[in-house]
Order: sequence, then structure tokens, then C-alpha cells
Amino acid sequence: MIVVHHLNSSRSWRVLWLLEELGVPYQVKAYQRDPRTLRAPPALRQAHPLGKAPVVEDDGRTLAETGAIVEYLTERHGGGRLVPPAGSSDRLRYTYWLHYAEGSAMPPLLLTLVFLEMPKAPMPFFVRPIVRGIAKQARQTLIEPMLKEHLDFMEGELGKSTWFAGEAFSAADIVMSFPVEGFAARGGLDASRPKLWGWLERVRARPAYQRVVENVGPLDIVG
Ligand SMILES: N[C@@H](CCC(=O)N[C@@H](CS)C(=O)NCC(=O)O)C(=O)O
Repeated sequence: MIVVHHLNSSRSWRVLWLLEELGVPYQVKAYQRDPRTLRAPPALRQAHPLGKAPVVEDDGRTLAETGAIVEYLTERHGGGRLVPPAGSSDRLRYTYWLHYAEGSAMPPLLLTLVFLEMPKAPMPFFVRPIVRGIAKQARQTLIEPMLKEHLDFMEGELGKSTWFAGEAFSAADIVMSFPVEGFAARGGLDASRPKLWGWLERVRARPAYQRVVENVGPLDIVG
């Protein structure tokens, strides 16, 4: 049976959702983040040297990296479901979003987290206002314009089709759920983006999505 090494409030949530959508049985091996550092416990390194979630085991193979896991699971267990036909223009879009999620959308969200947390780190009291000022400046001049560009782009793309890779829901929507929820939590996704909110509502209403909420809790975004 497929084993999913699942860390609470993490990207491995998407793998559980994909397997629910495909109706493929799996077993969850659960890990809890350190409440102070939010890091994964050392035990996750026994599954994969980087100690990051998700990690999946199937048929003697160990897989890491969400996009690679999604490609593997859809190919091996999907029977053509949740992936647009090879050679179609939707397939090209599908591949694009599969890579965009981690390669382009997540980095500015991660930077936001870093600059929000930086002033909270232990430091001499007289340094804190300086660090706070630098972090604010970085967010306002560098990161927020980047986030806005991504929001404009995603909103525009969802104006062209119901789902990210066309008129059919696909695994690209599953992969995109993490960054879009991240934009909603701390990346400036507000009511001025009806396409993205409509997409989020459709995603959250899916029965397979709801089953994961019931099993392991909601998709929270930590880092
Ligand atoms: N690009 C990787 C990122 C993996 C990753 O950073 N996972 C986070 C969870 S969202 C993690 O395990 N963090 C805990 C840690 O770094 O200690 C993927 O998509 O699989």
C-alpha cells in the first residue's frame, strides 16, 4: 500500500487530496511540526534525507518533491484521470502550473514569511526597530509588488478557463491549492480577485477535499 509521510500544516496535504480524488488506498504516517521552530521532526529524515514533506513510498520506491510525486501517482495509479491528454494545449498548461506552483508562486510567499518573522527573532532590544524597519521596507518595495504581479497573473488565467489547465479539474489545481491558500493567508489575496476566490470555493467544495479535511484537518499554510 502507498504510504504518505504527512507533516501537519504542510504540502503533503495535497498528496492526500490527490489520492482521495483518485480513490487509491493509502496509509498516512503522521509527523508533527515543532511548535516553536515549526520544523519537521528529525524522524522525517528517516524517510528522506532532506526531512521535508511530502514523502511517498510505493512499491519499494521512495519519492519526494510534490510535482514529482504528482506525476508519478497520476501516471501509475491515475489511469489517465486528472491529467489533460498528451499533446493537447491543456496538457502544456497543466505542466506549466505543476512547475509554477513550487518554482514561481511559493518563493515570494516564503520571502513574506521570512520578513514577517525576522523582527520576532531574539536580538538586542535596540536593534529590533532597525530590523523591523528593514523588513518592512523589503516587504513593501520588493515582495509586495511581486505578490501583486502573481495575483494579477493567476486571476487573469482563471478568467480564461474554469480550472487552471482548462475546463476540466486536474491535478494542477491540487498542486496550485497550496500557493493560492498561501496568497489568501498572507499574500494579499483579497475580495478584488473574484476568479481566484471562485476557484478556491470550487476546490474546497470537492468531496475528496472535504474527506481530507475530515481525516487530518484543514489545509493550513505554515511554510
Ligand atoms: N518543493 C518541496 C518543498 C517541501 C517542503 O519545504 N516541505 C515543508 C512542508 S510545507 C517541510 O517539510 N518543512 C519542514 C522543515 O523544513 O523542517 C515540495 O513541494 O515537496
